[in-house]
Amino acid sequence: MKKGFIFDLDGVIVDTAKYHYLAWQKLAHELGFEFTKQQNELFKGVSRKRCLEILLDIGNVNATQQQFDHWMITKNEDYLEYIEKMDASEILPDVPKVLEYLKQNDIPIALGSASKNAQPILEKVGLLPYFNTIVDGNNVTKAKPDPEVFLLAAKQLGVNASNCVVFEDAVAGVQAANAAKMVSIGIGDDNILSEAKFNFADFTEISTSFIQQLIEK
Ligand code: B16
Ligand code: MG
Repeated sequence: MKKGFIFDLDGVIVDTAKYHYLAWQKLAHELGFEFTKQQNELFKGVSRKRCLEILLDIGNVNATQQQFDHWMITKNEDYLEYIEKMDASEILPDVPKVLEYLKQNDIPIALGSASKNAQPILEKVGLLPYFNTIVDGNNVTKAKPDPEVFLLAAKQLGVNASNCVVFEDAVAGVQAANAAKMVSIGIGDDNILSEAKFNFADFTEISTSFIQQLIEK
């Protein structure tokens, strides 16, 4: 059976959450309220639009459609300034080792992310050539936990959904992978990601023999 591997971006390949946080925090300050790192946890794996809705709820801010659209743009412009400076040093440990192993074994690889900035980020850190396809916030209408992003990735890889493996750091992402009937691998806190089929703190815990088992299963 042909296998496919799908990677989430933020929290799996790179830690862009810290840059999202700085950009959201700047907007919150401009609007006159605090936005904490703990509150930023709610934003992981969540679309930009939904993040802004949550942020405005936190600050008790009522926005006109025009203001909402404007803040969506300014937040992204601030975020892109951080992304601009990213390089390979920001790749999370041992991610290239796993991508390289898959490539050596001719296993197709997809990105399945909520971000609309996924492609430039992969380019910046030099990992774009590993990916056979990218499915991100520009291609889907339904956010995780809906399986749309992963089902589309499987389709574009030409692999049956049940033969796909997904690496995810967000609860909604693990739920989306499970809903797609894929093998879900939680990257991060196993108490939070308890719905995942397998759990690892990060890629340094994942051996190539484990990857080989997933390929052969
Ligand atoms: P953008 P992932 C998600 O990435 C982030 O975790 C989330 O915080 C962000 O709001 C979302 O991408 C959208 O990002 O503003 O760049 O379109 O984990 O799905 O790779
Ligand atoms: Mg993520």
